[in-house]
Amino acid sequence: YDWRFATEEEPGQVQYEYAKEFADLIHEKSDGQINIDVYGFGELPGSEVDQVEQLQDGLLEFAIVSPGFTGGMVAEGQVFALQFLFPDDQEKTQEILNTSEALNTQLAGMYEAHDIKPLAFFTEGAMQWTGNRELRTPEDFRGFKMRTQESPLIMESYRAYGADPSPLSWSELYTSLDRGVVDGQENPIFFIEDASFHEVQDHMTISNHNNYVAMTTVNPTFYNELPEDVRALIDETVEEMQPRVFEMQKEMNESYLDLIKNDTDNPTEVIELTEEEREAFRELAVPIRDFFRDEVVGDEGREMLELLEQEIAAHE
Ligand code: 6CS
Repeated sequence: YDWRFATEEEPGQVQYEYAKEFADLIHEKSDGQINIDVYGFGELPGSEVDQVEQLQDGLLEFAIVSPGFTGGMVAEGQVFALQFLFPDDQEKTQEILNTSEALNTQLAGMYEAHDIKPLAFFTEGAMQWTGNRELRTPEDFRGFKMRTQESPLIMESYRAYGADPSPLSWSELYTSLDRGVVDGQENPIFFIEDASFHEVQDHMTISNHNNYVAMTTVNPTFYNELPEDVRALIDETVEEMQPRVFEMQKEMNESYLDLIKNDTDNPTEVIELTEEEREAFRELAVPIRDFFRDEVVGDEGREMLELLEQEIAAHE
């Protein structure tokens, strides 16, 4: 077998390192029978959204997909854009991602209907804001040109803060921040550092307003046609990767915060929000759940969110 695995990130970053490790494990376990070529972002033509299309068309067997880039297609996947929904505790969040029926059965089925089969969901870490000005209160977002992924619900969430969101591929983000095309963005710490966004942003707010969730996905036709033992090998390896990728993102997010703080050539003010300050954002973010229920999804999506909320409550 010769398969292709696309990621939305570059060497050294979580998705790419995940895919490499996954490919190595599969190669080893199959005694060299299965070879997987891993592509970093930018190695395949097009944007993150184009890569999703390549997976759907079967040009790629595997891809790591951020639900934010499928928002225009699988509206329900935007559930991950709901800020302050999952527990602040990353371990609890990962446990929910691993065990949730709402996500692994219901949402996965909705993706599969669009020729994207999620095999696992994992967090790449809590998201933080960076800006060319201090972001402490919702008022600070007034008129703020916020870069988001291509998801109507992410955009709506920032409009609720008074910001002016615009969707961009991350390949254009550094330059756009540098030139003031956008004023700020959200991402986990490891990505902010590794993509050097802190070089062109003077402030970073530790807001922990959401998690960056990614999905390990396969083309369903490819997957369903595989012999059972090969499918079992894939499933087992995907499961094995879950604790590994959790540790990977945790270490990177922790150590890269120090890199940002100690980068004296590119000083970045690090602002830690108090619980009270976070509350002001939470108050504006929670009603977006109604918007999701009423405007974004249908009955299936509403049921999925209801079950997910129950599962989250059971973990808290
Ligand atoms: O901000 C983004 O769009 C990118 N962020 C991460 C953490 N991974 C890939 C994604 O495209």
